[in-house]
Amino acid sequence: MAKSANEGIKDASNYLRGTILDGLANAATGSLAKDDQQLTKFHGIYQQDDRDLRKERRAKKLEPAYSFMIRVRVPGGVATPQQWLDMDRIALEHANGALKLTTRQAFQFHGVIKSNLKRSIYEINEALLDTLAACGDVNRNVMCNPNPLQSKVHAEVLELATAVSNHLSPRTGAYHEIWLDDGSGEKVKVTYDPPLIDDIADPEEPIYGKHYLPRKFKTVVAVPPSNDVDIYAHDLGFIAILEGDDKVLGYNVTVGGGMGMTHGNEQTFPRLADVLGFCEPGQAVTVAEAVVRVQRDHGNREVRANARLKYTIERMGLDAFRAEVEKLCGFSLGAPREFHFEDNGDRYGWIEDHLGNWHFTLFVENGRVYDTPDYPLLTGLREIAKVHRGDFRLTANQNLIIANIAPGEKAKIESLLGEFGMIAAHERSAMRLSSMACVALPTCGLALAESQRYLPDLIGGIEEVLEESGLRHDAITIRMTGCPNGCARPYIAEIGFVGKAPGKYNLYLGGGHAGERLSKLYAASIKGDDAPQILKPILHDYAKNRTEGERFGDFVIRAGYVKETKDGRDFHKDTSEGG
Ligand code: SRM
Ligand code: SF4
Repeated sequence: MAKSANEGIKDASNYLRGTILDGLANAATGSLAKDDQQLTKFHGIYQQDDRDLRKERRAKKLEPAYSFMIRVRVPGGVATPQQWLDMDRIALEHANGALKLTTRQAFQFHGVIKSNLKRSIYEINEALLDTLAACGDVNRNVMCNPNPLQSKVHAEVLELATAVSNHLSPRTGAYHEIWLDDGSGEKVKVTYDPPLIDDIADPEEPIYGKHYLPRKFKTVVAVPPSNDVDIYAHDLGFIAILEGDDKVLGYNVTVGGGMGMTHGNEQTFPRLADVLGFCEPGQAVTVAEAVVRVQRDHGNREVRANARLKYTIERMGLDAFRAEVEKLCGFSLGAPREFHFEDNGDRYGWIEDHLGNWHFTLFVENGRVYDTPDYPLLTGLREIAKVHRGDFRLTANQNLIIANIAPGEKAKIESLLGEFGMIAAHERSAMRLSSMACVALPTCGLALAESQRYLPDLIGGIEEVLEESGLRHDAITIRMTGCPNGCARPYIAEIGFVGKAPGKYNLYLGGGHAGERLSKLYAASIKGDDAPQILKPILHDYAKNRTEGERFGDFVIRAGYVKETKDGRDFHKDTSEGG
């Protein structure tokens, strides 16, 4: 079978350069050339258009309202107050005045027009952040558990996340040539650690080669008992195995997780990662490189829908995959160690750590940081960043931790949190505080239905049911995406909505509360507005008949609403028993 079109684009791109520079200089259109739109993804940039305006502009014979989304890579999700202020300023000066905290601990800007692109990337780099490899067929932003309760080991796991992120960054000079050229004619020299495994003779891209990976690749580091990074949803993961509270003995390595699928194509399915084995802390970066190389050489380059690592592992089998990884590493992985995850959510409010420092975890509904007359969140966080001396941590649940506040500084931050309504933001149902939605309309070109603009209202309807059944304080995870790609990881939520068409969603139930089990389709193509009535009898039943401590996701399986999904390949089977 012929290679996919994207393989040809990468091949002809001269290591991701393409004709991006020419396209930026062309003032006749707000868009870039088609192939370059694929290449800019590797630079963290997506061309989009405002879908709310499509019809109107077509009627006026205007080209679509093109603009760009920029994704800023934040390894481990840790940003300084100055970096926060810089992101805030860029959002106001060059983008649509809002910051989006993503489901992978990154910042996103939307609505950046072509003439503002270069300036924005330049300023992001001035802030000591970058957008390289935030998207594209390479290893993306490496996520890391930000839980302040585990602050003793946080520094160590963050170090691993940063090391993997740096080590697996593309080496091409294209990013610097295109975006960071200051006109002085001086080439920015970038240095990277050399690859640890010497098996490719490509001086430009020693780890990836000129074809890069067959598909996107995502890595995370988790610290049990918190699975707040949703490790099972990622291509590669490291589960820290601790001795006592503060010593990392090593890591269980996980491979082959992923959410994306296509409606009606059973050859595509969400899949949970498998545990491959155990490695010592000093071996982790080598293992990461080896896993990437095996995917590089064995991933499907013909059919992009089946190119993720999860399908490579399904095809090769886990044992054969492990053998290839071990061959490249030059050492064997140990037997996986015991671990246990309790949940995949964030713990809100104040926490004091072992050093006496304070951390405040703030609920940011769907990661949207912007001002409304009732809730000036962007302004409030700007005021905090001006006086904060610790750091900010973006969570994988689209929330924000104002972290490392010295005891003497706590009152000042607390007063600003109160003044701007951020304490009151937590007086909501536990379900709302356990919700996530992807971007979807109007910017996402793949959205079939609304998501972040709709979920808050939908939860409002469900909250009435929660009140009457006494479930207001029960943390039931609920997630929505505007299409089946799974950007808010809906298939591991206890309640998941996945867009099918405008106003229509598939409803999935039975995901594990700790993100450890896939859900099952309960009802197809329901009207979003009908969801509270559809869920009402199930929530009432749960309130009345659950066993001590039983989670909603477990209950719906025990009570027979849906069958358990034990394996990604079974995701589409045995659909609903009810609904
Ligand atoms: Fe995603 C594509 C937004 C996390 C699976 N995702 C997109 C694009 C870029 C649409 C596109 O290709 O044109 C979306 C841009 C919308 C916009 O206007 O901003 C988009 N994805 C997002 C974000 C911003 C959702 C959010 O609201 O937070 C998340 C950014 C994360 C980051 O900082 O890097 C985001 N995307 C995810 C996740 C969650 C995760 O990784 O933990 C997934 C599921 C896990 C996985 O990868 O399997 C995810 N996004 C996808 C897919 C399906 C991939 C697949 O294997 O089939 C696509 C489509 C594609 O790649 O072809 C996609
Ligand atoms: Fe867009 Fe679909 Fe991802 Fe939502 S899940 S951001 S609609 S690609």
